[in-house]
Amino acid sequence: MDCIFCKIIAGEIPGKKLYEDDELLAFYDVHPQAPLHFLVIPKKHIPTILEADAVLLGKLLAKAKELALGEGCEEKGARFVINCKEDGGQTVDHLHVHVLGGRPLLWPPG
Ligand code: DGP
Repeated sequence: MDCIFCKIIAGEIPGKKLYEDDELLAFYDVHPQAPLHFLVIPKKHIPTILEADAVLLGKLLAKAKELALGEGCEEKGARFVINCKEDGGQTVDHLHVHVLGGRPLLWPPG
């Protein structure tokens, strides 16, 4: 499968891992947009949020929240983002939750 995130899961290309279990992997983004920027992904190749069921989405968001708290985001918060397809700005076609923290972020996005 020609998917960069599947290759990180398989250990074929390096990724700085933050968390791993049977279903999920979290690793730091290679192009961080904030002092803290990591991704939480399912190990199963699911292209976008549109193909994900409620159980998986719940697990992804719950893990993103738990890890953000562990990374020190409780006081000032963080941003939890899922980009979807072209208009959503998705560049890697493997479902992922971005967690960004450590600085104030602008809204709305450009
Ligand atoms: P998105 O635009 O939502 O599809 O975000 C994809 C993110 O994936 C982007 O912030 C950069 C990150 N990324 C792309 N390739 C790699 C990689 O090989 N390693 C890591 N750690 N992150 C990557």
